[in-house]
Amino acid sequence: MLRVYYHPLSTYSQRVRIALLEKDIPAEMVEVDLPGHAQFRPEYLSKNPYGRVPAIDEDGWVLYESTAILEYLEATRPSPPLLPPDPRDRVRVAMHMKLCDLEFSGPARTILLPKRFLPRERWNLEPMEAARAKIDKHLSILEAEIRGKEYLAANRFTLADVCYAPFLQFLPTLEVTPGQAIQSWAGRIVERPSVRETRPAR
Ligand SMILES: N[C@@H](CCC(=O)N[C@@H](CS)C(=O)NCC(=O)O)C(=O)O
Repeated sequence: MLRVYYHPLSTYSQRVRIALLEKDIPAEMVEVDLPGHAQFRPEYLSKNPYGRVPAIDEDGWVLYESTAILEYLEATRPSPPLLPPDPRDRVRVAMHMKLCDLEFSGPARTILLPKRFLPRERWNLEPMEAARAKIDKHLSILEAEIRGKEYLAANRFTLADVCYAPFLQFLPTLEVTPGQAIQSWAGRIVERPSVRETRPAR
C-alpha cells in the first residue's frame, strides 16, 4: 500500500496529490501536523530526515522530495502518462522541473511563507523583494518559451506543469507581472480539476 505524508496547505505536497488524482492512484493519506512540529519527531524523521513534507512509504520503502516522488509514481504507474515518450521531450520536462525549483518555487517560498503564515510585522522585506525580482526575470524567460503553447513541454500536460501548478495559484500573492502567455497557461493549469481539488484553503 502506498502511504503519502502531506499537509493540506503544503504546495510541494500538492504536486504529489495532483499526480495521484491524474493517475487515479489509491493511497493512504497521512496528514503531518506541521504547526505542531510533528515533522521533527523521530517517527517522521525516519520518513524524511529533513523534516519536510511530502514523503511516501510503499511497503516499508521510503522516498522524499516531491520531484523524486513524481518520478517514482510515473515509473511505477505509467498510465495515464505524465511524461512524453520522445527522449528530447522527456529531458525538456526534466529541465523545466529543475528550473521550476531553482528559479520559481524556491524564491516563491521566500515570499509565500511570510505572506501566508506570518503577521506583516514579521515579514523580512529585503529578501522578499529580491525573490520577487528573481521570479520576474524567470517569468520573462518562460514567457518566450511558452508563447503559442498550451502546456510547458511536449504539447501535453506533464510533470513540468504539475511542478508549477501549486505556485501558479499564488501569482497574485507573489505580486509579479507575468506576460500574456504565462497568464493564459497559468489560468488553464489552475482550473484543471486535479489542481482545483487539491488547492490549499489559504
Ligand atoms: N524540496 C522539497 C521541499 C518540501 C518543503 O519545503 N515542504 C514544506 C511544506 S510546503 C515543509 O515540509 N516545511 C516544514 C518545515 O520547514 O518545517 C520537496 O520538493 O519536497
